[in-house]
Amino acid sequence: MFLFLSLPVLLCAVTASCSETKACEDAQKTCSVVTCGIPVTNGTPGRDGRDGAKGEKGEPGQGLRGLQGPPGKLGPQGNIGNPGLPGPRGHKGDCGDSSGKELTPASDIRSLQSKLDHIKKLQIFSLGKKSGKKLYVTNGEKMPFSKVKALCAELGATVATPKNAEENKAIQDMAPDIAFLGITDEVTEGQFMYVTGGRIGYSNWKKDEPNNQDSEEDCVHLLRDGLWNDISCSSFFLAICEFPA
Ligand code: MFB
Ligand code: CA
Repeated sequence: MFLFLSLPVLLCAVTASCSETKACEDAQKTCSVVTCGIPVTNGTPGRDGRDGAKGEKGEPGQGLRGLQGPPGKLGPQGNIGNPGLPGPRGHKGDCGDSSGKELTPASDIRSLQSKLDHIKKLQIFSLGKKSGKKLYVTNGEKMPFSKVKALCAELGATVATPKNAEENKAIQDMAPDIAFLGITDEVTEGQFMYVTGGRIGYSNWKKDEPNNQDSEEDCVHLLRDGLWNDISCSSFFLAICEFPA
C-alpha cells in the first residue's frame, strides 16, 4: 500500500492506491479525500533521501598495479661472512738440506753461486794468476774472430785485450801462437774500439800498420814479437780469453 502526504495538515489530501479494502476503509475514516478501489498510477518520484550509513570495506580492486617505485636507500653494512672453504693443496716445496732446514730458492741460488766462485778461484790459482792481475787462458784452438768472442762469453770472460805494455807482454808470453785481440774497427773504418766498448788508449802497431789490406782488415792479431797487425776477421787465429784482475 503506498501512502503519499502531498498537502499541509489542515487538509488531509492523501492519495492512496488501495489494494487492500480494510486498509483503505481505515484510511477513509481518517481522511475524506481518500478514494478507494480506483487503481491509480504511481506519483512523481520524491527527492533523494539522505545518504545511507557507510558500507563495509570492499575487496581489493582488480585494476592495474601501480609502477614499481624507485629502490629504497642502502641498508646498513652486513656482518662479516663465515670463513670460506679451504683452498686447493699447494705445490710440493723444495727439498731441505742435510740439516733438515728447508732451503728457500734464493738461499739455494746464493749457496750455489758461492760454491761456483770458490771453484773459479781455485782454478785461477792453479793457472798461476797473480793477485791484482788479469788471467789469460787459451784452449790452443785457432778459429775466426766471431767464434773467439762466443767462446770467451761462454766462460764469462772476454777476448784478451792488452790495455798497456805490461798486459801486452803477459799475453805474448803465454800465447803459443798468433792470437786475436779484442779490438776492431768494424763500426767505423780506421777507428779501433775495444769489443767491451770505448776507443783504444794503448796500441802497439807494427810499422805501416794498420793498412786495411784489400779493404777487409777490421780485426787485430798479436804477432809473436808482440806487435799488432790489422787482419781479416774471417781468418783463423788462436783464441785467448781474459778474466778481470
Ligand atoms: C801485410 C799485412 C796484411 C797481411 C799480409 C800477409 O803486410 O798488412 O794484414 O798480413 O801482410 C805486408
Ligand atoms: Ca794489415
